[in-house]
Amino acid sequence: MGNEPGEHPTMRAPSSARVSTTMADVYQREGFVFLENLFSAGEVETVRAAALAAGAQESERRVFESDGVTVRSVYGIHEHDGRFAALARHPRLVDAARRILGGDVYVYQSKLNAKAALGGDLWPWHQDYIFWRNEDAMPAPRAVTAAVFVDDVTELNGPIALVPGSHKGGVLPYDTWNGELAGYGTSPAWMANLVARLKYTIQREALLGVALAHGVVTPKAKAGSVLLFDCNIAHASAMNLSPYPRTVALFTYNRVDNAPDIKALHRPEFLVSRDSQPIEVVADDALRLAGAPA
Ligand code: 6CS
Ligand code: FE
Repeated sequence: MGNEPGEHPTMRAPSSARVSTTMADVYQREGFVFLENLFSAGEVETVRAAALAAGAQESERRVFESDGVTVRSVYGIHEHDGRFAALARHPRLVDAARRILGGDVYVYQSKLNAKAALGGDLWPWHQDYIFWRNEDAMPAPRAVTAAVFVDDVTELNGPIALVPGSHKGGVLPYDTWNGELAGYGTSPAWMANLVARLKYTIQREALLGVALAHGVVTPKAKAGSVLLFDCNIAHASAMNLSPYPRTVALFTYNRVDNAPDIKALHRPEFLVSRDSQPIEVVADDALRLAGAPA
């Protein structure tokens, strides 16, 4: 790859904000595409208000860091707030997912990763598909996650780190943790899929191999940018050392013909959707309208 690790060509959203063929080609080659400034400051304000509301709401969908106080994530956000519902169904995201996956899609999972200021904990190196294969029996790695930057992402507040091209090696050798989760006492088994002590992490030697071969990139940009990454790309994020939050809203789109067998699903609905009907997009100004004063 012609760039130094960390310098990766970013894609400026084309005027149509559609993922053109070339962007789908970049995605196939790199395992991700980065669309800077896909959403306006006004649209981001609407999403940020929804994120604050989600983090403050008592719910089993809300996961804390091991301190038991700092919010780590909130799952199922597109099913519990009209603003996230509009974002999940936004044409600028759904069109990108459809072009990348080559067919109709639905929202498999949605979440808000808070990565709180001075405390948001790490996400160790992992691939997402191994969780969806082992826990939900997702048939094939035909899913893409759109990470919408709700805050500016900088070098200090825990940017998502990716190994370009690592999605091509299928499921990399991984370690499985079935031990105790410090601070999570009697939590359900699926908590180990969501906390810093992840159940499935890429084995050190395998990660060294791909990272030394392909480098590591950490896309950083203003809020409103979107990172679309493959379910098999190796990725991670460090803890947030800055005084600023790094809130990201993530929507995983799955091909409708890649839906797991609903009868075999055992994790909660807010972790794996049971509705695999093709998603219906909203109007392009839906977020602006969702944020308009009532
Ligand atoms: O288990 C899951 O569904 C979640 N866990 C990780 C580490 N990534 C994918 C997904 O958000
Ligand atoms: Fe992940």
